Amino acid sequence: MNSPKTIFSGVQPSGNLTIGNYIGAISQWVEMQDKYRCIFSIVDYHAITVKYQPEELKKRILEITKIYLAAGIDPKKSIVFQQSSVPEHTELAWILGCSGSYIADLKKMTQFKDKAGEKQDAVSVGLFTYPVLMAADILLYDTQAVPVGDDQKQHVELARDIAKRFNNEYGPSLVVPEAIVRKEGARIMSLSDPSKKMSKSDSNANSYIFLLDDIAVAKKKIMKAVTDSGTDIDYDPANRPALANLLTIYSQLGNRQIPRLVKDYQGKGYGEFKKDLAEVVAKFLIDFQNKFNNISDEEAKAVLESGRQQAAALARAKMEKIRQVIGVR
Ligand code: ATP
Ligand code: LTN
Repeated sequence: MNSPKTIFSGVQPSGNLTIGNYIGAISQWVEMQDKYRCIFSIVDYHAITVKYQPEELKKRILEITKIYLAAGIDPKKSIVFQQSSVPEHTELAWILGCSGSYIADLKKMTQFKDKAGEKQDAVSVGLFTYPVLMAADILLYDTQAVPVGDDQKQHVELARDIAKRFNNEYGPSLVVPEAIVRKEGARIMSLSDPSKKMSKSDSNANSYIFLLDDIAVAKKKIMKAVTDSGTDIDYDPANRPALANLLTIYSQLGNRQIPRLVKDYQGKGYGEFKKDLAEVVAKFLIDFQNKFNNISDEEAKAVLESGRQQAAALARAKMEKIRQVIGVR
C-alpha cells in the first residue's frame, strides 16, 4: 500500500479567529485526519512579523491550540505543535531564502502589499520574507497538500516554485506541494462589505464573527449584515454577493446544501432568513465554545509537547539530508 499523503497547515496566533478561518481552513482539516498523515501547526513565528504584545502572543498560542481541539482536530490522529518549538523551520527558511526565493516574487505577494500598504520600505524584513518561512514550514515535512483558504493560495504557489528551483539547483530533494482550497467557503466575505474578505484584523467589528464571540453579539452581527437589493432568497454571487456569502455561511455551519436552502426559503424574505441564520450561527458557536471551555491550559500544553516531539523527529531527519545536499555536512 502507498503511504498516505502528508498534509500540513497552520494558523498564526494573532488576533481572534473568525468563522472565516474555521470554514475556509480548520473545518477542512478535520475531515482529512482519517485519510492522511496530518500536521497542524500554530505558526507563532509568523505572528511576530508585525507589532505584537509578547504576553498576548503567549495567551494566543494556547488559545489557538484549544480552537484546533474544539474544532475536532484529534491529537491521536494528527500532529499538533508550535512552530517555534521546532527550530528547523527557521533554519530551512534561511536556506530557502538563499536558494529558490527571489525578491521580485516576494514583492508580488498580495498579502505583503496589503499589510505593508504605502510603507513598503518601512515594514520589517520578516513581513517581506514571511512566505519563505511558510514555504519552509511546508517543505520540511515532505508535504504533498496544504489545505488553506483562498487568500493563501498564492503563498503555496510560491512554495511550489521555491521547491522546484531548489530541486533544479541541488537535485530532487523537496516534494512539490499543492494547495487544497474548498469549493464553497474558501473565501468568507465581510458581513459589512461583501467585496472584502472577512478578516480578524478589520477595524469594523460588525464585519466578522469571532469563534469566541458572545452569542448575543454574534446574532446581532448577522441581523446587521448588509444585504443586496431584491427580496427573494437566491444564490447569485456575481450580482448578489452579500446574500451569497450569508448562504455560504448558513450552508457550512448548518450543514445544508445551498440549492436546498434556496428551495427552503422560496417565498420567504430576508428577515426570516437572517433570523434563522442567526440561530444556526448561535447553535454552532454555543457547541464550539462549550468544547473550547472544557479544555484546560495543561491539556493544551501537553498536546503541544507531544506534537513537538513528533514534528521534531521528522524535521531533524529532513534537515540532516538538506544540510548534506547544500554542502555544509
Ligand atoms: P488576517 O485576516 O489578520 O490577515 P488571516 O485570518 O488571513 O489574517 P490566518 O489566521 O493565518 O490569517 O489564516 C488562517 C487560515 O484561515 C488560512 O488558511 C486562511 O486562508 C484562512 N482564512 C482566513 N480568512 C478567511 C476567510 N475570510 N475565508 C476563508 N478562509 C479564510
Ligand atoms: N500564512 C498562513 C499561515 C501559515 C501557513 C503555513 C499555512 C504559515 N505557515 C504553512 C499553511 C501552511 C496564513 O494563513 N496567514
